[in-house]
Amino acid sequence: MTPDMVNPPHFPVATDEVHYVGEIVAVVLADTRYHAADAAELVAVDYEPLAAVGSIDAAVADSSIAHSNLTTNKAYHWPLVPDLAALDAAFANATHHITANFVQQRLIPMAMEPRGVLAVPAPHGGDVTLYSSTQVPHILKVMIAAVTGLPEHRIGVIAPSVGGGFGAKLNINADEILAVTLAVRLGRPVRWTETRSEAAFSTHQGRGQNQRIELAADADGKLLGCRVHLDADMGAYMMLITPGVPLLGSFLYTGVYDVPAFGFTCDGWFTSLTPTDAYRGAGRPEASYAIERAMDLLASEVGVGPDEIRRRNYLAGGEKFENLTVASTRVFDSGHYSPNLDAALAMSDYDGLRAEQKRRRDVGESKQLGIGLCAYVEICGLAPSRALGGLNYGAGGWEHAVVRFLPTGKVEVVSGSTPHGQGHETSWSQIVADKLGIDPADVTVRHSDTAISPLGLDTYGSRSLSVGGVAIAMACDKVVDKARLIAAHQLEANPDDLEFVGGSLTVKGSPDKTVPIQGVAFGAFTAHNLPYGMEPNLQEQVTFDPPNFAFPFGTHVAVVEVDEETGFVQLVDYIAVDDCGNQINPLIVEGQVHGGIVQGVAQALWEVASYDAEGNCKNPSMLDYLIPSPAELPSLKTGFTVTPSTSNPLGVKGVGEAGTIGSAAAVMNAICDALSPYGVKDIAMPATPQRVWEAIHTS
Ligand code: MCN
Repeated sequence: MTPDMVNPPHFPVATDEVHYVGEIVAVVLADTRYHAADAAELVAVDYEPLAAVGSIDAAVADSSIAHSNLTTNKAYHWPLVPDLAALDAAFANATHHITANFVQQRLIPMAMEPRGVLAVPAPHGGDVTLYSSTQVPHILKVMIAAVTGLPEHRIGVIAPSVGGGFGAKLNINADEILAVTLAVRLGRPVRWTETRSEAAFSTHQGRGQNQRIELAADADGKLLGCRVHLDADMGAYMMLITPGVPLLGSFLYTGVYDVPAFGFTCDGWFTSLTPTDAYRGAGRPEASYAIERAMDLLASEVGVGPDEIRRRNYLAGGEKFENLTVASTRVFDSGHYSPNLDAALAMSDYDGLRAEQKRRRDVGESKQLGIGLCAYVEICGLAPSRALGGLNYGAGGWEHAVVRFLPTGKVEVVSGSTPHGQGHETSWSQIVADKLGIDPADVTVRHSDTAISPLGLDTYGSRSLSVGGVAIAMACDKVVDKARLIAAHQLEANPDDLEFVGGSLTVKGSPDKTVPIQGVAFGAFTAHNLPYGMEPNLQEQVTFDPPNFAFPFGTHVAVVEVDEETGFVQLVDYIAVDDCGNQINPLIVEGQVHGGIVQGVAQALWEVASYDAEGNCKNPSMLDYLIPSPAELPSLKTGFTVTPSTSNPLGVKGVGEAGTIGSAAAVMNAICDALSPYGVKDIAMPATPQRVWEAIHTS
C-alpha cells in the first residue's frame, strides 16, 4: 500500500519461525488420506515458544513482536487527508463533537464447503492442471507462475463448483502452491482437502479492526467534518489483498452524507493470528458500521430522530444526483437517497413501530423494542484499472467476454468472471438472450477454466455484473453489428437500412426481406456468401475496463426485542430497501441481499473468532462458532429503488455484498435504541446476552 510497507517473507511451509496456529510446518504425502493422517502423527516438531501477539491492542503496544526479525508490529501507515487545515477548522467550529470507538471483531468466513485442491501433471509435455475451490482461477494461475517459476503457459487452473466463497477463496494459499510443486516433482496427482477446523484457522479470516470515528456538526446536526483512524489486524502475514481491505472502506466513512471535510488514517499491524483478508464486504461493512453508528449517536446528542439526522445530511439534499465528487475524493456515479429512505420507513411501518416502542416503555414491559436504521453506500464493481493502480493494487479491473454463435444458431459465452453461487449462468444467459433476441435456453456460459477462458479477473468485490456482464452485453452488440453486415450483403441492402428486432434482421419497410440471426450464423459458418475479406465467423470479444466504480446504496431497518431480564436479543423484523441500479435478475438480486443480510446480522449478534493471548483460536468448529440458521431469523423483507449507474451502459451496480454492508449497523443501532432508556450508548459486537445484560446493569 505504501513504498515502505513491511511485507515479511512468506513461504508455503514455515522455515525457522512459525507465526500463527494453522501455518504449515511439514508436508506428508501418502496414497490414502488415512495413511497420510497416520504419517502426519509421526512428525515431531521441536518448538521453542516465543512471545505471541494475540490481539490488535497487543500489536499496537509493541511489547512483543510478531516477527522476530522486525522491530515493530506496524506494517504501514496510510493517510487519506485531502485538506488537513479544513478538517481542523471543521472540528474547531463544531457545536457537536462525537467520538466513538468500535471494534470490528475477527470473523471466520465458514464457507459451506472447506477448500480443496488437486494438482494433476500431464503425462508428458510439462503441463499441470490445478483444480482448486477458488474464486480466482485466473489470478491463481498468474501467481502460481510467479511463485513457482513454472512457465505460465504450462499451467491450467479449473475452479469447479465452489461451495461458497464469501471472499475467503479469494486468495493464493500455500496448499495450492505445494500441490502444484509436488505434483510436478513427483509426476503424480496430489490432492489435499481442508477439514472444517483447518478452514477456520488456516484459510484467512475477515474484519479485525479497531476504529475511532469523530464527527463534527453544527447546532442543527449538519455535518462539518469526519475524522477516522483504524488500527487494522493483518494477522501473521500479508496475503493477496490483506493490507488493502481496510482501505477499500476508506472512501465510505462519510457514507451517504455531505461532509465538507474528511480525514482518514489507517495503521496496519502484524499479530500472531491467522492472516486477515477479504470477507464479504471487505472494508465496506466496517465503514458503514462506523458512520452509521456514529450518526445515531449524533442524532441522540442533537435530539432528533435517526431518520431526521440522515435527511439533514444526505448528499445533494437527498435529491437525485449523478457523478458527484464526495469528501473522500471519489466520484459517486449516481444516488437518490430520500426516496430510498421513504420506502424503507413505509415498508417497516416506522411510525407504528415507534408507537409500539413507546407503549412498551410506558408499561415497563420486560421485552423492549429497538428500531435501527442504516443508510449505506458501497463502492463496488472493481473497476477502473487506473484507479486500482493508484491504490497500488497488483492487477487491473477489466473483464473479458467472448460471445460466439455456433453453426446451428446456439450461443456460447465465455466469461472471465467465475461464479461460486451468484447465478452468473442465469444472468449472463438473460443478457445475451435480450441482446440477441434468442431463447435463454439457447445460450451456454463457460467459465472458471483457464483453458476455456484464458482471460479474466474473476469474481469478488461485487464486480461481475457491472464489469463482466457489461462486457458480455457489449460483445453481443458487436455480434449484431457484424450480423448486420452479413445480412445486408446477403439481402443486397444497405446495412443502415436493416433493423434488428425480435432476433431477425429485416430491411425497413420490406418485411419479407428478413433473416433470423441464427440464419446469419449459419451463413457465417458456410462462408459461401460473405462480404469480401470478412472473417468467416460470428463471434466477438470485448475487454471492458469501466470508467468508474459503482456506488450502490440502500436503507435497512432492523427491529429487535431485547429481553431486559436475560439480555437476549431477538431479531423480529428486517426490512431492506436496496438500490443496485437496473437489475438483470430480480430473484437472484433478492437472494444475494438475503444472504448478505444474514452475514451482517451474524456479526452483530453471534459471530467472533475468539483467540487467547497465546494466539490459539478457541472456537474453530461449528459447535463453538455460532453461525445462524433460519430458526434465528425472521422472514426478511426486501424492496428496491432503481437509480441507474453512470459507470456502464447497462446502468447496473453490484449487489453481492450489499446486504452485509447494511445489516450489522442496522441491528446494533436497533439494540442501542432499545436500551437508550437505560443510558446505554454502545455495545460491542457480537451483542451476546451477557454483554447486553451487563450493559443494562452497568450503564
Ligand atoms: N445482479 C443483477 N442485477 C444487479 C446486480 C446483480 O441481476 N443490478 C445479479 C448478477 O447478474 C449476478 C448476481 O446478481 O448473478 C451477483 O452479481 P454482482 O453483484 O455483480 O456480484 P458478483 O457476481 O461479483 O459476486 C460477488 C459477491 C461477493 S464479493 C461475495 S463475497 C459473495 C457474493 O457475491 N459471495 C457469495 N454472493 C455470494 N453468493 C453465494 N451463493 N456464495 C458466495 O460465496
